[in-house]
Amino acid sequence: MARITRGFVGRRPPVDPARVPPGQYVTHDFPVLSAGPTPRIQTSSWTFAVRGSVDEPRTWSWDELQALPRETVTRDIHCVTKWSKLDTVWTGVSVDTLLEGLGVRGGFVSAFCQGGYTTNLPLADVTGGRAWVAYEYDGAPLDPEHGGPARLLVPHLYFWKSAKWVRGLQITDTDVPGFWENLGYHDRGDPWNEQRYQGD
Ligand SMILES: Nc1nc2c(c(=O)[nH]1)N[C@H]1C(S)=C(S)[C@@H](COP(=O)(O)O)O[C@H]1N2
Ligand SMILES: [Mo]
Repeated sequence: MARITRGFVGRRPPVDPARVPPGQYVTHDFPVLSAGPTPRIQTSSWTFAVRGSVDEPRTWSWDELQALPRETVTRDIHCVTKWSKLDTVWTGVSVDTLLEGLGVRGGFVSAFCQGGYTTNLPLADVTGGRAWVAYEYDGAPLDPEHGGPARLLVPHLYFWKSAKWVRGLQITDTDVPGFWENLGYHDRGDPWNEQRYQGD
């Protein structure tokens, strides 16, 4: 007679604690954290711009972005509200690909978004294969709640740096604090050094 072994069905493999930054816990949900309403964005009118301290500013349409080489990456993500999610799968265009040949002069970027959110990063944190403009999550188009049609993905920093509904990168010569950084959050936000707030 068939028996059901309760407690084993759906059990997940244990988490390697070395993958979880200090003060974080692992969640299997995908929480939504937005400072305002979720914009509904038509890809037909969507553009992505690189502008500011750059020799050749550029704007891509949605179709032009789709035509660029895409990468699928599996990364752990860490929110400053203390959840981490392991092995998330994203597809998008590497920021290296977008900046190639534009003659970037400034050393910092401000990601800007539909809805007005901004976040600042050193150029070094979005280049060298560490940041993407991501438009798929888990093999499906990115949900509007999670930043669709496209968001910045900078998984090695706290997730507030991964700007949802991103519309471009402003290249700057000096570091210009963004939305959360102006409200007291850390300028860089490295989860492994627990850079949550200014002064951490
Ligand atoms: N445009 C925009 N991007 C944003 C935010 C936001 O409010 N607006 N919130 C940030 C914060 S604080 C976090 S933790 C993550 C949350 O992403 P998620 O809702 O997909 O989990 O998005 C970041 N990007
Ligand atoms: Mo966050």
